[in-house]
Amino acid sequence: MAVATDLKLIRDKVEAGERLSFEDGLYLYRPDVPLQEIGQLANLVRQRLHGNVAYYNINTHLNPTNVCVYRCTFCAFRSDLRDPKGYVMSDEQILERGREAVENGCTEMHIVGGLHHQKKYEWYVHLLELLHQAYPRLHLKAWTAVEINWFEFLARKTAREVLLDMIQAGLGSLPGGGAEIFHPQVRHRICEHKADASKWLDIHRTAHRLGLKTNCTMLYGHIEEPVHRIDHLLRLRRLQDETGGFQTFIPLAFHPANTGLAHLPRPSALLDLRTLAISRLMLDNIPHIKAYWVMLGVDIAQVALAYGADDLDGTVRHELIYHDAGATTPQMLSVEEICRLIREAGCEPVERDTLYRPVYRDPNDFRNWSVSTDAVACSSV
Ligand code: V47
Repeated sequence: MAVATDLKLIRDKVEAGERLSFEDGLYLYRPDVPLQEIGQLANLVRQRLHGNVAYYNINTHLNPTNVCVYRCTFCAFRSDLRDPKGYVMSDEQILERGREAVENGCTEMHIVGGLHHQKKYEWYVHLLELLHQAYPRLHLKAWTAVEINWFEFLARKTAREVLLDMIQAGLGSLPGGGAEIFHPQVRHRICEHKADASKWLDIHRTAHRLGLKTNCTMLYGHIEEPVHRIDHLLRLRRLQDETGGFQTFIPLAFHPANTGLAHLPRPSALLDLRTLAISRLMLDNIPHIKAYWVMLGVDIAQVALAYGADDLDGTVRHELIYHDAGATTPQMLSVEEICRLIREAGCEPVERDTLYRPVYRDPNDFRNWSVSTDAVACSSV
């Protein structure tokens, strides 16, 4: 009986456009609350915000080095300094990636990597300059808040100063990585030494104040409990109330292979969909929820479009973080494939740039594109 009553209260709130509480969020994670009901509510919110549009972009990844001073237990990508697996890309290799991206119509390059023991701050700034000068139209979505925090240490500068240097070098926005789980009970156990919750949030606050848009993430399905997930979502919601600078939230499903947590099972499809739907319901002030197909698999990403998600991320090239951790998804999808997935889900595909502006392509030359400077109709919350 209590189930029906509580779910009814939540449904009433969602239908009235009212904000859900911490207790509501926790309640929605109870296994006896039917997933399809949560999905329906999330879909209601998703349709209110975006109609039946689903976004994708044409993008590529660049991980300039995998050598990292930190030893996050969930990470299969990192390498020790002297490990044969470790690499650092040369300027030529980086420029070649830029060329390949532009040749293939990419509007965005997602750049993140390890915190190399020996690389200086100037190398990270130089890398953006190099790409931006050669390919000024390629949006550089670069460096997680954890990396910005490392650069503060390397350069003896404040986050604001680091971000200003990076903007001058060509930075366009920040990706959402490094958030993991904010709650110290979990964070201390999975990534003990890196930027804590308040540092991560503070760097995004500073970025937003400088006019940068950023994304945010949550790594779920490892040692955390529902209470930690809801705490995480509410910390993001509070910052968004303050700044409005987050564009999209990406729940990231843990992939255990080759990590320090390899004994754990992969999160189930049910947890994936429940987490996407609860995120849509709790984050009433973040415009987009991304179902990152590389991590979910294309099948669940497609279903996610009916569980609150409105964005599949991009066509993607050169993804390493998930593939090193055992992801069996393809290395990339073609535009035709991604549009087919979206249409099969009953949605209308819209190519967007990193800032969610619709992209128009010359039908005779795919590489010739422009963006609408009009506000994207359905993305404001
Ligand atoms: O911060 C690392 C996660 C993140 C594993 O902003 C893992 O548009 C699961 O943040 N299993 C990096 N997750 C990826 C990321 C991201 C991806 C796509 C789009 C955007 C965006 C951001 O990946 C890390 C960490 O939370 N991660 N290892 C693993 N074994």
